[in-house]
Amino acid sequence: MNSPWKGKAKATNQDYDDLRPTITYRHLLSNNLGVRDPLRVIALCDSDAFYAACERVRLELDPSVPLVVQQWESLIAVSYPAREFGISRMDKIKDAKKKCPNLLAVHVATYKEGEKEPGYWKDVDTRTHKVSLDLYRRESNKIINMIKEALPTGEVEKASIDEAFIDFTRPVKEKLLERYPHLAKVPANAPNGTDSPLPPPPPIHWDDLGAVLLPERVDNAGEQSNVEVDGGPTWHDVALSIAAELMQKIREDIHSKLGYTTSAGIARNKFLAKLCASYKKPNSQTILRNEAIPDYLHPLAFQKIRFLGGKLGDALAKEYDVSTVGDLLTVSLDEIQSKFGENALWVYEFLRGIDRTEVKEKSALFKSMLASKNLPKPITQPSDGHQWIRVLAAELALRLNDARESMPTLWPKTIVLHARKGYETSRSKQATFPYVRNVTVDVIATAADKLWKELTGDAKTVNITSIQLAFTGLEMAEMGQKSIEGFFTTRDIQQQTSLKRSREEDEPLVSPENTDLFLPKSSDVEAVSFECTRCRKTIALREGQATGGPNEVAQRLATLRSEHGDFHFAQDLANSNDESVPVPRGSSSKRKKLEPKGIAKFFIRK
Ligand code: TTP
Ligand code: CA
Ligand code: CA
Repeated sequence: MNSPWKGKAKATNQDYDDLRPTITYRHLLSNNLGVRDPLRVIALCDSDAFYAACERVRLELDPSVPLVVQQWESLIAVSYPAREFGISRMDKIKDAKKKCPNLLAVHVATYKEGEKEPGYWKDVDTRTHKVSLDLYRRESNKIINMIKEALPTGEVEKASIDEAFIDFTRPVKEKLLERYPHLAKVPANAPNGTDSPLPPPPPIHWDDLGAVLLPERVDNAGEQSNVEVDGGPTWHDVALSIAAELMQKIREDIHSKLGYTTSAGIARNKFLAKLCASYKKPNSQTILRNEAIPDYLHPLAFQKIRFLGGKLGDALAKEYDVSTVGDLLTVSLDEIQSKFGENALWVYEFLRGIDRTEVKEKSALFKSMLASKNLPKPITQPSDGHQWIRVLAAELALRLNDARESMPTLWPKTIVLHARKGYETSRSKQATFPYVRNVTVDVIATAADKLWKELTGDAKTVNITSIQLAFTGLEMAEMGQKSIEGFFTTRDIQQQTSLKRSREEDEPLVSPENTDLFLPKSSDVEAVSFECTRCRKTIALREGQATGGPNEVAQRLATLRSEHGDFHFAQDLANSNDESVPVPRGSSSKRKKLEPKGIAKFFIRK
């Protein structure tokens, strides 16, 4: 057989035997076939020049205005009209203005001390301001929510601030049955019952559904041309075309209601959807038919593929002295696994257009929220920390209150302050966060200030280069619970009661120590020991320390709790894989470094 494929390697039939899958009644009528569903259709929808578009919508500007979004001196987003002047993200703001004298440069909003809300100030300076991405997060949520509302039976996974994966498989099957109701019943004379193939698919009208990628053939004169696939459209093509219709409609709605144009890729899996989403931008969508997959993938430079950029791509390029996906197809699975580890199976499969990862909505509850600032000038006076704490507190207040609009009972269990000196040493302090109805900047700043005092201790001078303030353990209480008790576990209630702390809803319950870990042994606040609920050990003051006034004893006990809590916290952080929780480095981390094996070693950030 004459191979139509270009490139050094020849694809074998075996590599692509699933491009024209036989679709049976069972496939159409089942909704639980998961990633192996032969009717699976996935889209990736990405907003065009997103931050620039958000600023354009906010300022109610005409879409033809050349606009860039600036962060300090660099460009982070460039509108499509500005791209026509040859401006790219790589340009410095000065050079961009030279290329387009009418360019509108909007500096990203920033927080500044004393302001509750981020704003667009005249003079921004990294020494006094902190970038705010809140507008973009909000607009992003609006877009995601529109997609979710349009597809009650689809699965939507937010993949980044401006993109989402959409699993169209279920909505597409519903539409198929709506349009071709006779397919809902297996004909009495079907040879294999439910496992009989569907009748031949109807013709497809691809017009107005976007750019359709088809196989490319090279004719005798060496000219490339697109060709209709040999066997005509399949039911999977019908599924793609229905998803494309739905996607088109959603994109039009996002545009007319919110003002944003988007681009989408539609294909049989996430990897391919993402790849073809940027085929034609802006305001456009691309459909990759199964039979076009080999021709689409083969000439691609594999290092341009996100997963194969970086060290792994470098290693592959060096090992085999090749550059395109097609070139790598001659490498067998055994060989690639022996060189790059067992997990290299996914590389092998991606190169063949196979991706078995699910589209899955990440829990609506992000478990933590983090605001951080790398200080342009280190803090040396402990008293100078407060200004930054207020700035970070303002960001957390805004984000928590934004999130509470859709999740009114969202409440962070813990507030964590993390400070770092260069990259060597860092320290964290955490405390139970008070339950308050109105989480204001002041409430957060007060709690954080206490942590800051603990962290800096008696030091006259410090040298802090970055500060991070986080809420962790964000949880949503069951709806309908009226009392504050609803927010606590039994253990917490015992603890709160036994500590005789005030439980007025609006009164902060600021606890400077890590009280959430501990259950006092007696209900007496003057206890001389406590039982740690984590390790179940009784931690007691030593003989001589248990004497003196009740305040002194309580103080010493608090210190002991705090130290013991730090031990658990350091342990938890060291064991944590949650990137949004800062991992202590240097002396505070006891984590052993394990040498990663196989493919994993290509993903280690240095
Ligand atoms: P992208 O989707 O990569 O780019 P874009 O939306 O600006 O343009 P395109 O039309 O080509 O998709 O990124 C989304 C937003 O993320 C972008 O508007 C700004 C922000 N961003 C940064 O802040 N820094 C970066 O290095 C990148 C790549 C993006
Ligand atoms: Ca984008
Ligand atoms: Ca993007």
